[in-house]
Amino acid sequence: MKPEVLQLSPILIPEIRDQLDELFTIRRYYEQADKAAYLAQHGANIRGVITGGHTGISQAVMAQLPNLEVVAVNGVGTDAIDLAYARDRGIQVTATIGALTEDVADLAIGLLIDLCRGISTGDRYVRSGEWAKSATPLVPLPLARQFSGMRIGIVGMGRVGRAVAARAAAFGCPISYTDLRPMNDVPHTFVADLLSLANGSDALILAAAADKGEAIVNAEVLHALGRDSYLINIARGKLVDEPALVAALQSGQIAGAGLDVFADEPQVPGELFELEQVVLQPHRASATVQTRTRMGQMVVASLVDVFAGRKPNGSVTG
Ligand code: 8YV
Repeated sequence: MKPEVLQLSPILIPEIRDQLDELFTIRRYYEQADKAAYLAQHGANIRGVITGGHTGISQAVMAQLPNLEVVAVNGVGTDAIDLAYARDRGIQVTATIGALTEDVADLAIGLLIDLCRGISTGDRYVRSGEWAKSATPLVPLPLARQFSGMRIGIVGMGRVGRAVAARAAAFGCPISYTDLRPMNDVPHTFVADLLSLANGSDALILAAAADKGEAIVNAEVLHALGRDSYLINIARGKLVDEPALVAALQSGQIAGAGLDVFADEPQVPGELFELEQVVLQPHRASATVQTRTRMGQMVVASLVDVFAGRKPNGSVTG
């Protein structure tokens, strides 16, 4: 009999979906209207879970899966899972470590270049017909800001932080970072506290884990960042005090923000829609065919390994 796997969030790659259906009995929880009834019906037979980094799995749902052996996260963030509870029950939690690093770093730089150079603004200007209406081909939009050479501050010098730094360095950007401790294998400047990092940066890029769930970017940090500087978040929305960010953007206390993640996805503070100096994405940093295929392969491998009694790669529970 094929192992039963509860799927909490969709996988968009057809080959991966086919593989999952071939190897396991997939219970598509995310498609169910009555989730409680579905759990009551299938919970006892479930041996594996597939979920996304942001979706995670609540302790309440895990508690209804008495035979659960593995939670395979189709992502790297495990902040939406109680890892201590999983460990206590001997449940393996795996993540697609390393698979999405490059894509997430690409989007961070993409958002920042878009903000600096006004790519989305320019696109709106052309598309709306405003340019065609202007008297001369000279564009009356305000001049943009140079990206190359900007002072970049990175919060979290893990895999993604390092990949962001490598890209920014190629643009001649001086790089500083903060983390729990200095890393002796990176050539960038360590700054112990976030306020000082923000104060000395033209762009602050959030690439930190959000396991503690703290809004580390608060009004004070935004004030320190300053009116000519930008905030980029490709990590987790909960790292930022969103009302404080909205206020800082509305009052011009910071120059702009590029956001792929939000505190209460898919809800985005409506005030942001009115602001030209904001670029918004619907949590898509890892959403390329190449990366999602690699992530899906890792999810399949984790499930196969655990059901075969092997220790999976990418285990975060040890
Ligand atoms: C993914 C993420 O989009 O890796 C993570 O933790 O939040 C995202 O990169 C998500 O996990 C897709 O399911």
